[in-house]
Amino acid sequence: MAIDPTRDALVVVDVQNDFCPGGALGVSGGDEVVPVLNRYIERFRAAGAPVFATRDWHPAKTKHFEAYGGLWPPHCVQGTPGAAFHAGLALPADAVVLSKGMDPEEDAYSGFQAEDASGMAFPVVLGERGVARIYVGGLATDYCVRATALDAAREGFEVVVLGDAIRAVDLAPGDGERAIAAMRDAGVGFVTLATL
Ligand code: VGL
Ligand code: ZN
Repeated sequence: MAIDPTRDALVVVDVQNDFCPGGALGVSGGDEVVPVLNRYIERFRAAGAPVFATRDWHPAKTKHFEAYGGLWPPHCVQGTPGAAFHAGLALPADAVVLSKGMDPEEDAYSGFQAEDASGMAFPVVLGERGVARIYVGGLATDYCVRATALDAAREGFEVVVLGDAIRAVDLAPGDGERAIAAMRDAGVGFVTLATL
């Protein structure tokens, strides 16, 4: 499957300190996706295809957090070290950063609810660039990767998940595997570095 720069894009999902081991919502093995994603980034750069990076970007007070009725401990609070991208992630200078989860009233797991620095919605940004197929990797398999992949498929994008560059929260055992099954059922493809 060759990368076509006129229609393909890489979407790196939420590779932030708080989702890595030692972080506020550390995903087991979360940091292991970093070197793998760096190789995907090199491949997309070499092909001349765009690279996007989403980030969870919460206010201190949001219904997403346990203290205000949500599921999670505080994480990825805007401007904190935990919200920064993992220092080892080699995002190119022209990577476009998309932020989500700023609304204190909603969870917003999907990258399709994210917006760029000018406030343009991610699906619109993709459309303007002529992107038709997205390759999605990052954290976490059972939340943001899943929601992003399913929304993208629903909106008519071709979606390919990077099977060797995702990790799950697994709040309940098996959540990651169930997320992979749900994505497959929605027509999402899977590749690895070896098969891309
Ligand atoms: C995520 C849990 C809470 C994610 C975000 O990006 O997968 N998971 N907030
Ligand atoms: Zn969050």
